[in-house]
Parts: sequence; C-alpha cells; structure tokens
Amino acid sequence: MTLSLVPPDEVRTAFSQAMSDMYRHEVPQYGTLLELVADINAKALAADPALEQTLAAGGELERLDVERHGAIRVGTAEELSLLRRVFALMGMEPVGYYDLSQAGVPVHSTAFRPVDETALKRNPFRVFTSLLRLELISDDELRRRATAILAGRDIFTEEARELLELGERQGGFDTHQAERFVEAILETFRWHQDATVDHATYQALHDAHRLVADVVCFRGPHINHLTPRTLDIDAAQAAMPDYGIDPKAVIEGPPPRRCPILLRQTSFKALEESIRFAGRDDGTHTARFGEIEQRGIALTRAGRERYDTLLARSRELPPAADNAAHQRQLGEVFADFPDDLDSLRQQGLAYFRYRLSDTGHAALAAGETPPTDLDALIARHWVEALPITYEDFLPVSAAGIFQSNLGDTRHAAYASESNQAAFELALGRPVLDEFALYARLEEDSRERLRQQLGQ
Ligand code: OOG
Ligand code: NI
Repeated sequence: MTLSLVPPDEVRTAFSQAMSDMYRHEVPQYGTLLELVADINAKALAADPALEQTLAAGGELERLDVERHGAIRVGTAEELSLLRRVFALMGMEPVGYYDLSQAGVPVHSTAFRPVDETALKRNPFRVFTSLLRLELISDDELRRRATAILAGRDIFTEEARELLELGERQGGFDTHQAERFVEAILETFRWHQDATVDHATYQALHDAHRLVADVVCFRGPHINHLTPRTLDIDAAQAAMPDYGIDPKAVIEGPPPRRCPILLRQTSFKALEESIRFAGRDDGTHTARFGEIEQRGIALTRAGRERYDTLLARSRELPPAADNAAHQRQLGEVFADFPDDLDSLRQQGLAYFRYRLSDTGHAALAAGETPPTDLDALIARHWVEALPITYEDFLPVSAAGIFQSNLGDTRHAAYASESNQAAFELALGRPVLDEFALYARLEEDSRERLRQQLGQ
C-alpha cells in the first residue's frame, strides 16, 4: 500500500499555528499584539483600496492573517543541523547569512523559510535561527563550562527524533504522523521555568553576555518571539500604548515611504520572568518579547547597496529624540532613493513579477501583435509589474531588536570576522542566496509571459 503524504506546506502551516497557540498561552501580550495588528490591517485595507488590490494581485491577501516569523537561538552545531532537517520536512530551507558579532551579539544566523512561489503564497512562515558563537567568550574556563553544559542536553524528545527519521525515510508524513510530528517538535520550543544550572553559573554566563545565559542555561531553544505582519507599522507603533503595550523607542529599518521597501520592524520589551535555578534559588530572566513588522518590495543587489549606504549615513547623525524625529531624519537621508515603482524598476533597484494584464489578454485575443520590449509592453498596459515582497531579514535591524531586548546594554563589536563557512559547516549545507531567489521569481514570471505572448 502506498502512503498518502501530507504536503510539506500543510505541515508548516500546522506547525506555525501550533507555535502561535503555544506562544499566545505563554505570553498573553502576544495575543494582544495579534488583535492590534488585525485592527490596524483592517483599517489600512479599508482606507486604501489600491493597497488591497496590489496585495490581492500578488496573492498576499490570503496569507496575511497567517503570516508570521519566529526566532530561536541554539547552542551547538548538532542542534542547528537537526533543526535544518526538521524544517526541511516543513518545506523550509536556510536562506541568507547574518553576522551579528559586529553589533556586539555573539551569534550568527540564517532564516529558515519556504522559497518557491506557491509555498510562499500558502504560508511564508520563517524562523530566524541563531547559533551561539562560544569561541567569542574570552574566558577559557567559562567557555569550557558552557560547552560542557550544552553537550549534556538534548533539545529533542525521543519521539521527535524517531519521527524525524521516519519522515526522512518516507519523504514526508501521513496525516496522523504529521500531527504527531508537529506536537513533538513543539516541545523543543517550549519555555521552561527551571534553569538547568545553579544561580552562580547563570550569573557567570550572564556576565559574559546575557545572550549566552539565555542559550546555555535552559533545556531548549524557547521561541523568543513571533511576529505578525502589519500593513501600517507607524499606526501600529502609535497604537501600542493604547493596547497596554510598551514599544521599543524607534522603528527599525527604512523610513516610511509611498512604496515600502524591505522591512520595518518594532517590538515590545522583553518580559522579566521568574525562573528557578538548580539548587532551588529563585531568580528572573528576560528573554521573550513581541515584535511586528511591515514588509515592502525586495531590492536588487544595487538597491540593497544603496539602502545600506544610506542607513550607515543616517547612523552617523546624532541620535534623534524620539521615533517621530528619527523617522524624519531617516526620511531626509533617504530623500533621493526613488519612491515610485516605475523608477525602482527602470533603475534596476527592486524585483518585480510580470504578468499579462486584462488589456493584454484582450489584445492577444483580438489578434494584435504584442511589442517585444518589456518597457513598451508595460507602457501600453499589456503587462503589469507587481512588486515582489521581501521575505528575509536585515542584520542592522536584527541587531537593534536583539539589543533592545538585552536591556539596551550596548556591547562593543566582537573582534571577529563573519564566518559563513563555519556556520555552513555547522548547518550541514550552504545557505541559499536571497538575491538569487528573488531574481529567479522575477525570471520565472518573464518566462511565463514570453510563452503567453509567443515570444
Ligand atoms: C532574533 C532577533 C532578530 C528579526 O526580526 O530581525 C529578529 C533574536 O532575538 O533571537 O527576529
Ligand atoms: Ni524578529
């Protein structure tokens, strides 16, 4: 008898929903954040029919309500490579390499996410996954202790390991197995109030870097936030206090624009939670928080270079007094960055998906000969150019999010090189290049168009 396998997209959706339910239970403020984002999105859509149309055309209206990213931090290469295998069974692959050591955070990271067009439309669930870089702890004795503690833990249940191997052998799961897999994997990301170390060890690791304590002192890589997507982050930031949520000082990423680019993010501060140390001392730990984000168009390498240059320039200015002043200042620095879709496209700064318009279909049906040049096809309204949404992360923003949740203590940059090769060795495969993925989405749409036009 052949097994009927559940598509990985469905396993991912079930997992993302299960994570969301668990996190809402663990951190009730996350539930409030979901309500706020739902309210803001409903208002934004009602106020801007063009926005609704663009989202609908890109197939993004349906995914909006399920769209989230989460973040976890692991301690060893073995943990990272096991997660890579787990996420593969959910149709998620590692995309991009992020070095946060330059921002004083001793981790490097990737994002597990779906990569093809249909999978992204179904559910673009992403997990920002960081690997602790123990080699950046300078105290030899402490580093050895942390290594030994991590070597002694297993972040997966026995059932999770068995199901992982079963899924790999079969190339997927039947319905019942998929349910068990989701439940078993959920255990890995659950919060544990009991630290695995005594108070003194926690304190020593915490003094090396708060993040080291967060990764090393617990049974597993608890999910530390889940982020819904808002259509208007400025309104969301302003409304947070009305919902009893205390936002971080500024929105990270580019300034507000008519054509949103990349990613803008804000978060609420990490909660101080009571924990119990081995030896039964009570204490507190801050780890888990909430975040919201607004996503815009994906930039090409040239566009991204421009973004990075302008962002670096804005960071040389004296810090602004508040978010409004910060956004104004950013807006001035970004004034020359084109803010209409035609310029972004014509100057090769952003990625687009091309499709035959109703006019184009009608013209073809009437036997008209299409122009061969893409610009002419667009100028004559045969073809529409729709923005491709940015599905990834931004290292400077990520560092800002990390830092606001480490009690705003700025750590100096680690004197270390980014080390993608070491990360990929730990992961067990190379990460995918996000630019290549966007370029392929764009090229696929052009190929489809050429076929429709008989070119
Ligand atoms: C990850 C922080 C980065 C984002 O959205 O940029 C992040 C973490 O705190 O583990 O989630
Ligand atoms: Ni995040």
